[in-house]
Amino acid sequence: MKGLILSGGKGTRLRPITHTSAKQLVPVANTPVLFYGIRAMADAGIDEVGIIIAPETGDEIRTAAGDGSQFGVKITYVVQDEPAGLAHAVLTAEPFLGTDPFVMYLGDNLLQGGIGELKQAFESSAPDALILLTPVPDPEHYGVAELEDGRVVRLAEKPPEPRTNLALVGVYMFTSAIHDAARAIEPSARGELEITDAIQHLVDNGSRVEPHIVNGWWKDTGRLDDMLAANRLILDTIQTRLDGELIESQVDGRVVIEAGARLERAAVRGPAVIGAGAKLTDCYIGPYTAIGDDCVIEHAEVEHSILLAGSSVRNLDGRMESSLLGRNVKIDRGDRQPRAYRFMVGDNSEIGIL
Ligand code: TTP
Repeated sequence: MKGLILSGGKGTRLRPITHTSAKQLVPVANTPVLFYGIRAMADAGIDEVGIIIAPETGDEIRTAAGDGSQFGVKITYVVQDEPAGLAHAVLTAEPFLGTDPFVMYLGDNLLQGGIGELKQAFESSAPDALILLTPVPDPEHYGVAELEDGRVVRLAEKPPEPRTNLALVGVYMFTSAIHDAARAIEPSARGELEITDAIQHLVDNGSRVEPHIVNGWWKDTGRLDDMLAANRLILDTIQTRLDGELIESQVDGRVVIEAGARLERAAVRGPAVIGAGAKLTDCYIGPYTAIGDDCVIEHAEVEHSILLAGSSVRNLDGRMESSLLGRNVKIDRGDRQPRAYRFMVGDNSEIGIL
């Protein structure tokens, strides 16, 4: 069995971060979200992994994940010229996949418990496709499945009036039958070849599509709130490890401080991770915060946030919370009078003064 991870796409919902960087590389608890998917493949014994990349962000993903040896898998990169849909991504990867069965994993998704159990279910019951489902309170925002006698009979992409609350999780198991199905369908109203249409095509042609209900949590990190939620879920699983230097500082709860980080008169209340080379001085870091490598926090309070490498936050009056800072962002308050706000921010940025 092969693995296919989809890390192309537009990432419009995570702008401006995605103007300069792939959303699959945004870190969750200081590890790129994509790496959780690659590790899930490795843990399930899948060692041939294809990664779909977009022309704009592909090089950054190649540099980060490399040949896969750091995960114990062999990675093949497949460039998708345009983000024309999940079923289009499958067709683009056909030369890599051949006639092998494969697990398809959306590169911005996180699935607790991995895919080992799912792979076993697929291998023992040998359906043409197996889809993961989870009950959600707002099915109108997802692909939704209808079941009958233990089989999938109907799928709808973001239906205005969903007939069930079973949303498609971003992990699928397919046989090579999916290639012909993807070729048979037409683009949807939003101009994409939808994987839900391809799966529906399988159902309509008598193929066996089985559901698998997910027990643990699943997160699609496509939006800021989801990214913060994924960060919370992963931080809840960390074990304390204090490798950095602590000077007159206090650490409570589960906290990771990487080697080379330096805390002086800082208070950290976990769960939180502090990256290598970070400098934290006269500051408070609250629960569910991930501070990237080489960040600087001085005379400020930061909570429930993700800071990418090289960012700095200094001299804030109020606590910064529920925020996502890209790389090398600088936030500072001067002591000039009269007081004013001064911003230099890129397109599609959001600033909240609460
Ligand atoms: P989405 O999050 O559904 O799409 P997107 O990345 O274009 O984001 P947005 O809706 O915010 O504009 O995609 C799910 C995953 O699949 C994500 O990791 C990107 C990837 N993908 C591809 O690799 N190729 C594609 O053609 C599409 C649509 C998505």
